[in-house]
Amino acid sequence: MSVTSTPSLREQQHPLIRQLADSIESTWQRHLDLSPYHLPAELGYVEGRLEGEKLIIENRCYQTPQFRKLHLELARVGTMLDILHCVMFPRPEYALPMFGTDLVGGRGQISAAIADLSPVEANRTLPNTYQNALEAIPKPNFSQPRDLPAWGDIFSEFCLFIRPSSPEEEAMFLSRVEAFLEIHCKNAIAASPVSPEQQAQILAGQRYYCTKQQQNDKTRRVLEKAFGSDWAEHYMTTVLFD
Ligand code: 18B
Repeated sequence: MSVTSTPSLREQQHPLIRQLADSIESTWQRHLDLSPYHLPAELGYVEGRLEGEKLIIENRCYQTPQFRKLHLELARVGTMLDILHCVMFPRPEYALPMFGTDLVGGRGQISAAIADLSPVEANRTLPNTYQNALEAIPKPNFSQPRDLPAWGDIFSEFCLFIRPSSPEEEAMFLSRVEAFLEIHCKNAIAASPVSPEQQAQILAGQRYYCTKQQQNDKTRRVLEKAFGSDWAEHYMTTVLFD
């Protein structure tokens, strides 16, 4: 399937968000066999109001033979807050980690740039192929690393969580996330299905990951203020982390 883009929100967002969104979609198209994934119609494009500012959410969703859901979301609150959110949910037949990334910024500055390939297997470690590939790519130093919140025990030792302090650091972040995506797509298309017992463990690992992500109060607060707490709960458990 070719992806026809109507990037309306994207063009107005912070350049790093725009670049990462373009890069994620082009990597998906290059490596994976994409088909549509239908979100409930009312959740593809959403508008709400947060403290008098308009909150706009635009979702793109696909599925592939290896992934039950590829979700890329762009959001903007007035002119204050720009957000990119992306999660790749593998089908539990494959022993693949969860790729996730979140960029949050406002007024021209990204305050949080997070990306990880998070393990879901019972031993909570990444497959060896991933471990080796991730160790082989350059590991840049960032001047403003940030501390993971308490629920962040789901992330791997390779998790990147920083506040980029310059255009150079933004480019370094982008290139490391692109490397994560390349490694992930190449490993995914080469993966073979696992035993039913292992599948059950992987599903439990994906559930644990989603339960922890649902504890992110910063995400919840933005959604609650704009749409109310019932809607925020529904959205976090069905669209963001199901
Ligand atoms: N997230 N993020 O996706 N979040 O979705 N996000 C924030 O500068 C939204 C993911 C993650 O320090 C912040 O502090 C909204 C994925 C972590 O306590 C805001 C949406 C990952 C933090 C938002 C969204 C992920 C974080 C505060 C829906 C990782 C730090 C920004 C569109 C793979 C949490 C700041 C902390 C922060 C908001 C991680 C406002 C609304 C996939 C670790």
